[in-house]
Amino acid sequence: MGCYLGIDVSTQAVKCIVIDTGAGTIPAESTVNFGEALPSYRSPNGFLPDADPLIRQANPLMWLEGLELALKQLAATGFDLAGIDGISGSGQQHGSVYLRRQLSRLEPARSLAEQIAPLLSRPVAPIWMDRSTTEQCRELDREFGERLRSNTGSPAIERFTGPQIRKFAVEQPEAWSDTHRIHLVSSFLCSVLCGGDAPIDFGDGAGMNLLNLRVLQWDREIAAFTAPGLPEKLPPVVSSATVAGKLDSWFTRFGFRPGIPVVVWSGDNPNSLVGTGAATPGMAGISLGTSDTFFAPMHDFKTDPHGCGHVFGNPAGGFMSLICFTNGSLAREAVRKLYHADWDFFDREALQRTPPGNGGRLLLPYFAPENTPPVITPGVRRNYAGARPEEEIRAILESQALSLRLHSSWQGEKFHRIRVTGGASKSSGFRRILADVFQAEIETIQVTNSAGLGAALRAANVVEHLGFDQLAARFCRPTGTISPNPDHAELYNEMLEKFRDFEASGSNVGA
Ligand code: XUL
Repeated sequence: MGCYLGIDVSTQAVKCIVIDTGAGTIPAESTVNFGEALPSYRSPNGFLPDADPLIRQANPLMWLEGLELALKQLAATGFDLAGIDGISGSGQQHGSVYLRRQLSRLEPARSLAEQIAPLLSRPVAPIWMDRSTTEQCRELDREFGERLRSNTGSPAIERFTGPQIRKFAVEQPEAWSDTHRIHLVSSFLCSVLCGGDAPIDFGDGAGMNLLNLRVLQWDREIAAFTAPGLPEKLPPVVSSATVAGKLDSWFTRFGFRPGIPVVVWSGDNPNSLVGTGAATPGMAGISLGTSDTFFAPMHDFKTDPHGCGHVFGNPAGGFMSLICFTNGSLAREAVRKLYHADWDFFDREALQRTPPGNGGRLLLPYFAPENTPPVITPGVRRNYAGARPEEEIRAILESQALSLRLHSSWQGEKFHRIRVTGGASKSSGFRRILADVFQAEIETIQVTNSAGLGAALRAANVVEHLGFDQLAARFCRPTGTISPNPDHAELYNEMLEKFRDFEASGSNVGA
């Protein structure tokens, strides 16, 4: 039994979470928001302002200062960090850091940012929100076509690291030749903790368009085409259950014992799969945030024939899917505001006044360009005209649930239990619809920092050999469950077919 630290470095914040496997408790947590705590980085939302809305970059030194502050705050909670037996972490996926040379032991007298700054061959890191690499994606598609999807788990995607690296190598050839190591956000921060070069794990490595998931090795041909000399600039790729190194003695200033194991970091989505307790087959997770995200473990490697879904490594073994729907709460909020409906009306009254199925009304909520299915020009589409507010509200919620089911069906799995997180998971009305559409138990959980918790659980799994099922039973217990109503199964099966046809038809009846 021991204590483990999970560190989540996301777009907007660094969050630390400590778990005690013996007591089954979370004895300490800390959060540092970049925008609030580090205004000198001019990144109120975690990225630098840019005149080009397609470009989204962050300063890697901000992550390091945020890490230092978050650890300081964690120590200040009174929890003795000498009790930590292992550490792992989570990074926002796809972002990349460019170094002149590999990291080596840290100098005790200097801050992290101070000593890492001279190593950066590129002062900024493109992050997952960057969409400026359409040209590079086309070039990769032209060269490799279907092979990209069938081997790396995704077609060429703007935010994925390979296209980002290609753009940098072409646009800044001198800085490129000065680059000897490229890290993901996760492996960069893991390297800093270890005071040495850390590997990339299969979970996060799969978000690069460079990893052949069939053999779990870099695809050297794709890498060499992506940028000259790239295969030599990538760290090794390893299973998520690997000890990357020992904690550098620089970190003893916070009270840690020197040399405790640092387990390889992973991306936020693979970590969240573990942290929501959804890493075992038959389960899935849905995060209902600004965008909605569906993720689920996959026993065998399969890819989405439509190219909307991605495949990453599952830290608990095998693979996982990830499907992102841009118009999540963004669209729900837009409809709510359109009708000046407060949350209570939106969540309960509107659904009580309308029957399941809603007379077959469907609404495609493309208030913004959509990822799944790909929609470039925004525009809401309806298969009906002149609905009342409550009908419109049911239409968007049922349509979003049907879209989640339709676009996750390529996995060919029946999901029996789905863990829901994020702001809109508070809506019991939406959870009821999800339960009936998926015919699955919809479960809520208490922990909000599922990526950080997932990292802490992975550290416990590797260091203490506790199984993920055991850990999930202790730390990811559901706080509420809505069971499906079997009487509605047929209705929603029929609606799913109607939804598929409507989405494919491109038609729009009502305004
Ligand atoms: C997944 C993705 C985001 C980032 C940041 O493909 O781009 O979920 O991981 O959270």
